Amino acid sequence: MNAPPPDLLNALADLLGPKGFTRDPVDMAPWLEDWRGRWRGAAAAMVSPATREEVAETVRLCAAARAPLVPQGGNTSMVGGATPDASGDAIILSLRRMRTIRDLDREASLAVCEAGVILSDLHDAAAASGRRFPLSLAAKGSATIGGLVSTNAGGTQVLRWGTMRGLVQGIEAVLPDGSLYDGLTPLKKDNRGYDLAQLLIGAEGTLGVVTAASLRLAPAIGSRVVAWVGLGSAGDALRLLRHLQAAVGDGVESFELIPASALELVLTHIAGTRAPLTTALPWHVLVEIVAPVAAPSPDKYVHAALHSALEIGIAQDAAIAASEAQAEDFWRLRESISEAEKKDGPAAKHDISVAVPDMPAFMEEAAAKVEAHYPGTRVNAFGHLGDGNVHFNVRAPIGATAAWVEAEGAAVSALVHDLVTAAGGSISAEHGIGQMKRDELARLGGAARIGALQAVKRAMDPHNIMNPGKLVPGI
Ligand code: 2HG
Ligand code: ZN
Repeated sequence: MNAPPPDLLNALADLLGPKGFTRDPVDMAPWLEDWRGRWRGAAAAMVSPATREEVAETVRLCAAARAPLVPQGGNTSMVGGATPDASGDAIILSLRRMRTIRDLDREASLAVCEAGVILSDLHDAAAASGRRFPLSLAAKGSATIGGLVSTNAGGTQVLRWGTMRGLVQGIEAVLPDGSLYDGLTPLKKDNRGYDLAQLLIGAEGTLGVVTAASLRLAPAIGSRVVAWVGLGSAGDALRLLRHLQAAVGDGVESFELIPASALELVLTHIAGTRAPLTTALPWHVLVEIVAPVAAPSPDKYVHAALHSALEIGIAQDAAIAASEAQAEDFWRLRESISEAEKKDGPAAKHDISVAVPDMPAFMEEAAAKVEAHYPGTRVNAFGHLGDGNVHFNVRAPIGATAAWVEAEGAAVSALVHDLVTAAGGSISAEHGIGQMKRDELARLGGAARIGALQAVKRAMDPHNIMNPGKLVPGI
């Protein structure tokens, strides 16, 4: 990899002007470290183009000089995917100035968003036109559309709507040679060979820079019921999900599993929170059930379904939010888990999936093995049970410092990843690979998968200028 030569930096400064080019260490500092504070890098410059044409010219100039680029949106990657390495050779390519919603077509139920549009701004714009964008996650106030596309983001509505892959209709992107791929097609059917949009989704910026995406919207919600349910086991949680789906159909929008340990962390570290139930129970779920505008409220069905769940013993206690404010309070408990866990101390974090029916037993068995192997550690596994995906985070022994993750983290993660691989699962269900899991992907991904990833990367980015060191092992 080459350090950017002075004439490249001058050309970029001329092209982008003072708003679009900086080498000021103070301006760049917040973008050199990841959200979790785990990776810290350095950069020769940060460029912030305002248009796709400026992105294309930037990439063309960098490709000619073989200068590495690290695309970055809201900088909320969980795997160090948007943090440059420590060499200082890379140029950060921020998409944050490209924040126009170019079109929001209510009839077609499509929104065309530039890469820097913040997720919560899209939520607001869609709501203002009687639609919604059905993907949400805790970082919605800073995560950008480009980053969400590039990581194939998940979140708390995958159960019903799938990941970003299912919500993207088309992509506009600048490829590693600086050419502009305009795939913002409104076509429902388009069979012209390889699906470039799907190739770029989840590519973590290693195959090009997503500059815009057209996204599928869903009908607005007319009414919702948000409930907090206490349970005796994770197995009961899955039984409750099936019970609710049988009773209310596909209106089950979210179903999030929360162990007592995670609730405890939130109540301890997040101001103004309180427990929704008075009974102490080992497991909880937050469930949201919705109905479209013209349909009757699911209220009655949900009450009846929860009542029968309590009667047959798959639920132990339940509270239904009595107001929108209380519903938001319940959601705040769930969405604060990451932050509370971070405030509490170091943890080796994992984002794993196994087949949905296997997850309750996997969680129990894997937690017992990890805690026995690493005395004092405490597993905090929470999240998207209905997708077969939990964040199987292993908290350090009480009193341990951040050095614990450096010393023990890799071995703990290897054990968790070995267990999940033996169970036929994935070491990255929704957060991606980034720099955090590249070695583990190399170790466990299998020769066919790794060979294909490398072949695609070499073909599309022969000079390895796009987000080098991320995702693809061995390149
Ligand atoms: C969530 O589901 C996020 O809250 C973050 O994916 C998970 O912090 C984590 O491990
Ligand atoms: Zn998650």
